[in-house]
Amino acid sequence: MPQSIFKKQAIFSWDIFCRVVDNFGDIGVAWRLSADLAHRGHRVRLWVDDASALSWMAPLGHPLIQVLPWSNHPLAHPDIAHEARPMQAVIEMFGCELPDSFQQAMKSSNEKPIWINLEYLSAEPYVERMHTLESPVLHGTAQGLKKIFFYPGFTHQTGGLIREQSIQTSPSFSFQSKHLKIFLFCYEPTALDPWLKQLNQMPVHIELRVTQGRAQNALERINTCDFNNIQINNLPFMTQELFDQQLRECDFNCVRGEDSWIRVIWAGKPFLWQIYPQDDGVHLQKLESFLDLFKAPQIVRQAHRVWNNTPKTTHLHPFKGLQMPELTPANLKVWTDWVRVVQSDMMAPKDLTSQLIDWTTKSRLK
Ligand code: TRH
Repeated sequence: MPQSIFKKQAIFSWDIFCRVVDNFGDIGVAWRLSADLAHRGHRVRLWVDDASALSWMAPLGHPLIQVLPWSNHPLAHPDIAHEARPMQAVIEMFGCELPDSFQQAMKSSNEKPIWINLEYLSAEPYVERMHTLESPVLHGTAQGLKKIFFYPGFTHQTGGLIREQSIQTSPSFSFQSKHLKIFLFCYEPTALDPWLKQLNQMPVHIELRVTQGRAQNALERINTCDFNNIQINNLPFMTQELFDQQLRECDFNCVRGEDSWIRVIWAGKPFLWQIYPQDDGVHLQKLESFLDLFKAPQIVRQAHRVWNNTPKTTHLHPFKGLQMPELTPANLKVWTDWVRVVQSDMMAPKDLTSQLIDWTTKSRLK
């Protein structure tokens, strides 16, 4: 472990609470954050109601991270009997409510833990306004304590993004390649079928690497028998490290949700992001905010609008009837140049883990 880190930042112990609502993003982000803290020498207790995905996402765990089951009485867990008190900093991920008994224990601690609610990532302007707002708890078990709302984000006025000190980006690739490797991690985009038909007509050979779960299920519902130009490779579930490596290896990446959205930018290859779809269409605003913030070129905007159009939001979608732009060398070059600019802009603000540590240090000195 680099000694310089110890000199620069205080070391804390953290309780991180996570409820898995759906898919892999909740636990994916919770694990990335826990691992990043642990790599910097911090101790983490990760409380999660469904840890099953960690068996493939992070099978080796980390000696400084203890994964514990969510319960109404977390501090009664026998594995922590000698330390049955809240840690110095407590994070509730994405507004999951801390168990009452834990809130009670926080309130009765001699040294009150720093209580942070870590929110979902968005490029929308409200994030800068809301970041680090404090909210005194006025009712209930934790009355008298205060929570800090921490908003990850893309600008200097936000909490930043998870970016490990060992982050790897990929070398540039040849746009003239006769073989295009495409990574597919998605929900069920309506545009998948027509897009595959378009790819099948391309003058270069396509290797489609399809992730396990919803992406493979979506592909199974499509008739792929006539695809003579696309080789489909179904991937097994893999660790986050291997997942990131795939993003660096492939020439074009389709990702979704929250965590892979950021990893694909660190990988620096052209990408298509499928935002988690919501029936009322609010996700489309979030998508547009991202495209606007980073001044996405026309083909990137068009591709994202097509990819994120769903039957339920068609009436809201401003660009109905658009086609997916072709992955020609010229388009891939524009796309890659844009991603590289986004990547370099996103490297500028301080990363999320450092900001959480700084905030906790400052709050404890008050
Ligand atoms: O799984 P997701 O769609 O999660 C989403 C988002 O978090 C979204 O914000 C939330 O509201 C919704 O769920 C309920 O996509 P995401 O966020 O990219 O998380 C996927 C994680 O799974 C990421 O950490 C990468 C990891 N992963 C692997 O490590 N190996 C694998 O083989 C696969 C398929 C995924």
